[in-house]
Amino acid sequence: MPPTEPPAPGTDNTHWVDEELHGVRYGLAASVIEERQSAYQRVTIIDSQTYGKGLLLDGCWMTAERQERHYHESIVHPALCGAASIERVLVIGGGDGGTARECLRHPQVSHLDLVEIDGLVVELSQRHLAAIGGGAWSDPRLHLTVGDGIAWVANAPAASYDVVIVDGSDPAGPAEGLFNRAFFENCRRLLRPGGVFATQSESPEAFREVHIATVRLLRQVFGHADPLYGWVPMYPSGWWSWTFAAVDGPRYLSADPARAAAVAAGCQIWSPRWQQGAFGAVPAFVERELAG
Ligand code: SPD
Repeated sequence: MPPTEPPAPGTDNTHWVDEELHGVRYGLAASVIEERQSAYQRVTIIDSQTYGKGLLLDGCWMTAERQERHYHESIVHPALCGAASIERVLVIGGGDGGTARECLRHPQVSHLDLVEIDGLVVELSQRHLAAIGGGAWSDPRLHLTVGDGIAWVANAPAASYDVVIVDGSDPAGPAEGLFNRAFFENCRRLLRPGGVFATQSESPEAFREVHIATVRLLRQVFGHADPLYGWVPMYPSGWWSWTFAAVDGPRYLSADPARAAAVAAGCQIWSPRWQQGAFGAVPAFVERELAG
């Protein structure tokens, strides 16, 4: 849906809601609908005319109704169209429900564990951002656990999932432990043969060092890992990445035609052609640093 002109900040109760990073502001003209402090973070729900209702955690943009598809289609479909089998899926984080919703569009998924550390994120997303979770919250295949995803991957049996997706926030606060070697090794341990791992891997511009370190570490842990590049307009720099990994070859690079055909017509961003270009769009500086 094309953005529409927002009311000028300062009229009604609309004002600028910004994420600030390294001296730059990424903002929307919006009003705050609800803001609460959980045991982990400040959870804010806003309403903006341009992108609809949205979620921030500790002042950082997570999602918004009219641009969430950039993020959720990108993190889900390369994994779900690339793994050998997609019966059992694990999502760590993803408390707004968007990642689960996209996974459950694949009829071959029979069991999805969603492990979100912050129950308040789920509660406020279900109340205010129902369109993002869509039918996922009432889908009997979805099994929601409010708990620590790091402990979950440490304790789950080996080879118990076909796909593991990490939909966490930036590596600070509760999401810090979702970017280290021990966590990635456990994710690898959980995958069945032919399984695929996916994680959001930050912006190559605004979080350049974290991005490169994440891809590098995943290559060491899995043997194969490749970043895919797209856009999430309200995130820092707007330029974003998701990194996919697998033990037995980069099977996430090409989409199974039957699975792709089942979901592509309902996608706004993802298609097998888009995916091919997005995996190919590795910036030269990243390619050089990864080679070095
Ligand atoms: N800087 C924002 C990183 C956010 C990643 N997770 C977004 C949650 C969407 N389901």
